[in-house]
Amino acid sequence: AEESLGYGERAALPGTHPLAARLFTLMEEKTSNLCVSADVSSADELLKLADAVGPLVCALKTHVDVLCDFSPAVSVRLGELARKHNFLIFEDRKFADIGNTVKHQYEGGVYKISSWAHIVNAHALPGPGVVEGLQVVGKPLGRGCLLIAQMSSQGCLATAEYTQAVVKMAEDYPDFVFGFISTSKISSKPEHVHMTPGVQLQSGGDGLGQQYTSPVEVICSKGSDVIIVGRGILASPDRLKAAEEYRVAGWEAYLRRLSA
Ligand code: 6AU
Repeated sequence: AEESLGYGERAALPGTHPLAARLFTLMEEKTSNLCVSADVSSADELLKLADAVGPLVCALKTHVDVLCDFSPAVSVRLGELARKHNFLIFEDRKFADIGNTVKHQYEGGVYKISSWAHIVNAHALPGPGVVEGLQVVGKPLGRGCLLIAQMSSQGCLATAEYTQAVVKMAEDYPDFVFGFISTSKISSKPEHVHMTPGVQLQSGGDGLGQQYTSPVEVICSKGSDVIIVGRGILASPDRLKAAEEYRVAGWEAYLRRLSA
């Protein structure tokens, strides 16, 4: 039943967060469930990558604090590219502090993340205050948050019980939390978006705890919605070609899940 709902149908559900609806809709339009993790160190490289892979992705994920030359102009330009290519910007900030602190980290500082990132993520570990602090800033701007419920890394401390508590927390904040960072589908609500990192066509790891799963495994077997791919694409000599390979692999896995 609900397992077989397509992204487009999930966009139209009355309980789907507007940002999730926008994401599901553009995924369907662009036939892409690929989020490229733009883990690069210079603004020029980030913007060139965003312009190149923009047409192929539903979202572009940044670690803005890794840039050696961030300026407000970079976030403005990123926003222009997001509009040009119709993708969402996801700043992978992993907020994990008390509500008052994350509120300031989200809105202020050098990066002013809330002014340009459609999506941010947060650890649920501090309790609901982390979501409440972020929501004060993000909700009036129409932003959305993914809660980190499971991690891709070896030895991750999240237990099944922790993950279920994160799902419960998401359900308590439907106006701001629209999904999860997880290794599999963990919520039975089709309104929720599941985004999975640790994805590569080749299996293995990176020697620092990262563990890779294939697009088919993630989308078909684990029932997640979006594949997040960094080095699988970034380490390729032809990033555009690699991004297209991952887009096709992710989309074909989705079509296979729908017809199963
Ligand atoms: O494909 P990779 O391994 O080059 O990059 C994976 C990206 C990195 C990580 O910071 C991030 O995904 N990530 C996350 C996120 C998105 O929150 C959670 C996690 O459990 N594992 C993980 O790799 O930018």
